[in-house]
Amino acid sequence: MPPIVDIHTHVYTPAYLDMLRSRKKVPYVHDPADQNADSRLIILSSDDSASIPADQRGRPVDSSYSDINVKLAFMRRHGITTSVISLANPWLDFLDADEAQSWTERINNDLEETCARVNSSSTKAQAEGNGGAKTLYAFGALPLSAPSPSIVSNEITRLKTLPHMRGIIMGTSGLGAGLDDPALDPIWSSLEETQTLLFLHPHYGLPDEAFGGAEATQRYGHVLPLALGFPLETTIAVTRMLLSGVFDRFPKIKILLAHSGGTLPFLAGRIESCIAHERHFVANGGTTQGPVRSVWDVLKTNIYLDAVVYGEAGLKAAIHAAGGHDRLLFGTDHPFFPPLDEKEDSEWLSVSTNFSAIEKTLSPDQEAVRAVLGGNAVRILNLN
Ligand code: 5CU
Repeated sequence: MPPIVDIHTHVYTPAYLDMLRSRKKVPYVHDPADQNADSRLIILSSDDSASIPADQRGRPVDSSYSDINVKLAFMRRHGITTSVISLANPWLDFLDADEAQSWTERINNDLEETCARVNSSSTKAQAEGNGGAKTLYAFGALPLSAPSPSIVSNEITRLKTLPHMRGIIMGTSGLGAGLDDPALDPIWSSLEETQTLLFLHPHYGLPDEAFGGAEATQRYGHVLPLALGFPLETTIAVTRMLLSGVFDRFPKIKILLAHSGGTLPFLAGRIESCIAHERHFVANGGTTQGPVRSVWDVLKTNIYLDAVVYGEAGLKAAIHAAGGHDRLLFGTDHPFFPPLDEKEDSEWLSVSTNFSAIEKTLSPDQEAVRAVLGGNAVRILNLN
């Protein structure tokens, strides 16, 4: 059986959820007084409005967010053989400087320990003839609010010593000033030097004003922030990296972009054209150093894209921009986007939509389908 590898699948470890339970501002978990009601996970700033009763803010949070056995059951149900788990947003971005390092080490050690435990019992079960093995790997988190970038670089180096780690996950705020911040250079340098893959994932979206204000944003639940805010956030973050020359200074950096790169594959031509027509840039007679490498070159050399875009148009743009299907990797976004009828034990619409978009986009090339579903991840992330 060819492997099916889910590289976009999140967990909130039990310790992390407990920490959220102790908080009263975003991100936090609200436990309602009524013990029969669901706890609520409030992570997006648009969720946290005094006009919404606390028991209805955010979304219900059940065991699928933290219990690894529920994830394994989800993998079995969808034929997924291997998952590369990552802490979900907003990771550890919000921690005070003095807590960042210890929490990061704790979370990363928990992820490593979970992978080791699951893989060894899975190997044992397979040896005894009890079903197909399920294998876990992980992307670690970084202590981005720590007092010095060297603490972050040390964690990147430490993660290389943990056998199940295959990279790191990070949001778009960097050290607080975005990904074109020169203070990030030591971190880009460690990622490049250690050849650590960065899984770049959105969280902050766009300001509510972009959607007509807070009330207008909330009117449609999470649709505007998730469908538009997340992809645009990723696009803006990578474009700022490009414009500030990160890919010129660190030409061997490897970045996996969530949600098929947001809108980057679709907008790459426009970004490139705006750069070519910007008088500010030295190459065009101005005084500011613009990017030297083209966005197309970066997309084909430094960028990998997940296939979490739920449609053929997005996948075709991603494949075209990446110069083929070799840099595209299957993902589910579990535990987000569960079935709304609460039949979590059935096949998830979000997953079947993704499977079918990949199949339709690449069909009849079954080798390409297998590559996107698992082969590419095995090769790129060096999985067993
Ligand atoms: O539904 C959501 O808010 C999310 C989220 O926060 N993070 C993610 O990866 N997917 C969906």
